[in-house]
Amino acid sequence: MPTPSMEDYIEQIYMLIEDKGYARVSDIAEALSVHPSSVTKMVQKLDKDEYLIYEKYRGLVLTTKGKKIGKRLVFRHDLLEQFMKLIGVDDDKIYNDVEGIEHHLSWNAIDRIGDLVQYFEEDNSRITELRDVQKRNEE
Ligand SMILES: [Mn+2]
Repeated sequence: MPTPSMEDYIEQIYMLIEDKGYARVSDIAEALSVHPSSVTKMVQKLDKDEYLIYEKYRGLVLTTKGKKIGKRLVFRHDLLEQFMKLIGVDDDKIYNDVEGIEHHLSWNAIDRIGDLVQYFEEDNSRITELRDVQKRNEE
């Protein structure tokens, strides 16, 4: 299992490759606000653990294992953002909240949150009811 920090890297690398077709050390460093030397160190560890293949002057590619996990991590992040939005968390707090919790939930909890999001989305009146409760609590 990747550590939280490894998860952040795999997630960012997966997104960069999806968006641009490649992930450079400098792009990863910028996306995660870390020093490029930290990226190089982590990328070497991820290579050793077979999440990616890193060649110093040619860049890096995710392995099948790395892609599979990257996809799940991006899905998890997006689902949690959707969940935060649904329960009415302020837009400007959503990203940081998700970054703070995403590594600490079990996949079981993620799946159940997925059910809950689906439950609300299947019937808009449920969202309206939730907003009514929230309005009452604000009073
Ligand atoms: Mn994330």
